[in-house]
Amino acid sequence: MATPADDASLNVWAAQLRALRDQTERFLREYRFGMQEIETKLSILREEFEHTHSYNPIEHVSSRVKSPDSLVEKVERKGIEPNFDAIRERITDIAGVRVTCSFVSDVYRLFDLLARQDDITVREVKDYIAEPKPNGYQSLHAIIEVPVFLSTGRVDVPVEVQFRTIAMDFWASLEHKIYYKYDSQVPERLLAELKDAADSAAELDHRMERLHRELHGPRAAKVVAV
Ligand code: 0O2
Repeated sequence: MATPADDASLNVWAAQLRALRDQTERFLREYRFGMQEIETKLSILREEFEHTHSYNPIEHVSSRVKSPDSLVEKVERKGIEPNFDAIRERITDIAGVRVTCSFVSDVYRLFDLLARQDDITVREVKDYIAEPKPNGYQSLHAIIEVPVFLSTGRVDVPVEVQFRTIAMDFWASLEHKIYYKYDSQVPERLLAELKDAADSAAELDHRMERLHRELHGPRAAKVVAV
């Protein structure tokens, strides 16, 4: 039978657990709001672009907030102090938005259109299209800080936005599945094939871009120059 002392420590433990849960939810909620702000900006750009230029540069947008498990894994892997301030400071991809475009020119144009908005701060850019990773991975990554207005005031939330073409996305999702299946121990032969496939995807992007420009003539050049 539980003694009064046991009851008291159980109550303390339950209160601590509840407080941690509430704090975690509040922390992740800010990132969800930041992600929603970016999604709204993209959807406005997509709609307005379609009306103004009769052209849609965005094929697909997907978003996610890191799960608590994946956050804990990253905190451990990077040796980050397990407190919210340190995590906020060091982990910038808690909110992530992936924008898939048809053409490489659309990737840069969309990044530019977002980056030029005056409530946005671009904290970091990694251009894996100009300089692909050794395994062949291509995408344009940007850590974009967006203001979120809460009842308690403004918070600037970092969101990792990955811009890529359909071909880059196709490659990255297959490569991710292969890594998962082989638990990161991918046989050399498959790694070489993946690199070869990445080169073919880049070549396809290049050809599609050229065809696109030929098809739309001067109009495409004008839109591309936006
Ligand atoms: P998820 O589930 O997609 O979020 P870091 O983020 O600090 O661990 P790094 O190298 O500084 O690592 O970040 P970087 O280069 O900006 O890449 C982070 C994200 O880009 C990854 O997120 C992937 O989404 C994607 N990415 C980067 N390299 C590759 C690659 O070689 N193959 C594939 N398929 N995706 C890649 P997460 O956190 O790994 O996963």
